[in-house]
Amino acid sequence: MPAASGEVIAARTGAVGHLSLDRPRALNALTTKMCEAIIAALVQWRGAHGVEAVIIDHAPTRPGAERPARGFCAGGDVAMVRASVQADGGAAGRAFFHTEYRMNHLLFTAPQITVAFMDGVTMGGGVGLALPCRYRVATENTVLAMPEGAIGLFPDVGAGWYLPRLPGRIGQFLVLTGARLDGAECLWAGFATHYLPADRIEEAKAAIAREPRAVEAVLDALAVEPSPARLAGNAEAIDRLFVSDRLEDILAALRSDGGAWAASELAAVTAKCPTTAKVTLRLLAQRRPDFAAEMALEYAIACRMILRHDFLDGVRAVLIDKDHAPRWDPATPEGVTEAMLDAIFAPLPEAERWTPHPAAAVAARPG
Ligand code: QUE
Repeated sequence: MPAASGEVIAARTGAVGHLSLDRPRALNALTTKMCEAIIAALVQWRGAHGVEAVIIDHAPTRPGAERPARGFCAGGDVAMVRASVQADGGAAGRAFFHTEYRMNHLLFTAPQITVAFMDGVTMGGGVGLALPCRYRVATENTVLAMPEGAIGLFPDVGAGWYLPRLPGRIGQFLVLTGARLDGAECLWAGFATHYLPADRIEEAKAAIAREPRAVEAVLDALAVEPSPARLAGNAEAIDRLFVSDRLEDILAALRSDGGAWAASELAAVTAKCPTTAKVTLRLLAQRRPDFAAEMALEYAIACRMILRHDFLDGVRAVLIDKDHAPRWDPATPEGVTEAMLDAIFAPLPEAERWTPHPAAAVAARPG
């Protein structure tokens, strides 16, 4: 029986657990309740015998809907987090991130074969749902981005784990520019393991339902070769111009390049939050011993970032007033000091730290 929690549909059919995001008006951006519903299902399926595979996707278009469902997951409910900072000092916002990161960690350590269908907008929190899955399917509808620099947040949901493991300097490039990848680029960069035409997805899910242990064979059989990834043509420039872990060096390299591509990427980087960029470069330059340590650090950073002016004004500019004209403070890379970053990265007091869900007490998957 499907357990409808309103915005997530969780259903077990035989040996397959199926999680469908169903908050189409917000492009399935995750709320605390949605994360709790996903956690409840994952915990139940962990303890249940015979759940071999878990599918994560977005719900199909509802009958009578104004528009087709076009988002896998646009991120998290950052407007709620902002309101919480203003109303209660951020307690509800911190609770959201604590819950979301427990969900990310449960997926990362899931004993089942996990597969995410990124058949639409996949940003921030959506990337955090897809990347812990063993199989990640892109389509011609996939638009993937880590856009947190536009709202003065930082790449969380495990991005500090996954992005430095991508080829070259793609991870740094993606966050600093907010670039959007299509399905072919997701496959090329390693965000996706398979590329399927969207009209084969139902067939893939039906075949997985029949034979959950054959997920890889099913996806291999239905996958097609996408058109060449545009990003591949810029890989050499990305690895060269974004090679430094210092924001000032990257900006200097983009300025002195002289080409049109570098000029447009320079404009993208300088429009984004300088503190986000410096937090990102530090986060991606270091490695944590396991995914739980990753989420604990990211939670500490999140608790600091949501209280800053940049987050409040960034969410205002992008999601509330939609003027896309945030005022960053500090406004320049030079204004963001190492001491400020040290304070953002400092461990939280013991009683406030992130902890994994108790059901996740198994060894982390090796990275
Ligand atoms: C950066 C972000 C988010 C974003 C835009 C950014 C984000 C997020 C959303 C979003 C989009 C559509 C919705 C919604 C939220 O946009 O995290 O509720 O309907 O959730 O530039 O980090």
